[in-house]
Amino acid sequence: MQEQDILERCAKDLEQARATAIPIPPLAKSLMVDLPFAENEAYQIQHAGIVQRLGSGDKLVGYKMGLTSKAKMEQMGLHTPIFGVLLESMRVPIDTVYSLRGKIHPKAEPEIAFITSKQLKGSVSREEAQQACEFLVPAIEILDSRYRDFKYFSLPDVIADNSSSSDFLLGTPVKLAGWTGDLAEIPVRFEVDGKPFAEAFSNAALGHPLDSLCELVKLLERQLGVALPAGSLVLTGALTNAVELRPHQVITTTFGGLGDLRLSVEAGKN
Ligand code: OOG
Ligand code: MG
Repeated sequence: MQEQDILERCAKDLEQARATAIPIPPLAKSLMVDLPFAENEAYQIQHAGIVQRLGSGDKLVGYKMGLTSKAKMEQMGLHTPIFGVLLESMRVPIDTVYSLRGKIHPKAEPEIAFITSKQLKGSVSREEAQQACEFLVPAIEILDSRYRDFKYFSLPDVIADNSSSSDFLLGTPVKLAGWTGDLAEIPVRFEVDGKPFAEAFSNAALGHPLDSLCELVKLLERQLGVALPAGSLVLTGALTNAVELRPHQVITTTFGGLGDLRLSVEAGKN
């Protein structure tokens, strides 16, 4: 098989694992053994998977950063920030009970998100990023992995699997221009069934959530040669460890003065 065919095949296998909830072995140990498999090839597989999903009628809504906090780097044993693509089908409507059906090993994590109103490209400063962000949004990301072992995989494997994205839940957007808080000092409390699970400040995302957005813009140019379009939703990375989702759980996240966000998990898996 030609290299391009192998990359497409990897994307198809991951897509099938996602659609059927039947996990596959890490690519680094199977299909990619005969090819160099670094970040570049991994982003090509990720991109091929997204093209397949867009071809079936899904819509691009933005991007997520991952592995931007020490908590997550240590939890996953991986230490380089990465990005994934967010699609409309991943949006969880507020006040719905979240179903675990079709998930492999779902986890939830609290994140600061932005919605942009200007295009950003290449190397941008924190100030330029701030001017391009219209809204600040409290968010919960729900991760899943299409691999058999969530924990013991390589960085290229995670990237190829759209950086473990599954779904996202958004709170009420706040206009950034009129907001007087400090973006680096938003306190975040993450509770599971009413008990504290983890706490952090928003500076856990690469020191400042806008710096995480700047890193995304840089990575988009480096890996795909594209800009971050105006109107993008950007999740800047988990601020705490992720919690494994189980039937009946209630996850609550309090984002300083930004309001609470609640994810209630359905009773059964099937
Ligand atoms: C990789 C994705 C990490 C984050 O916010 O750090 C991520 C993973 O944990 O599987 O989304
Ligand atoms: Mg995340």
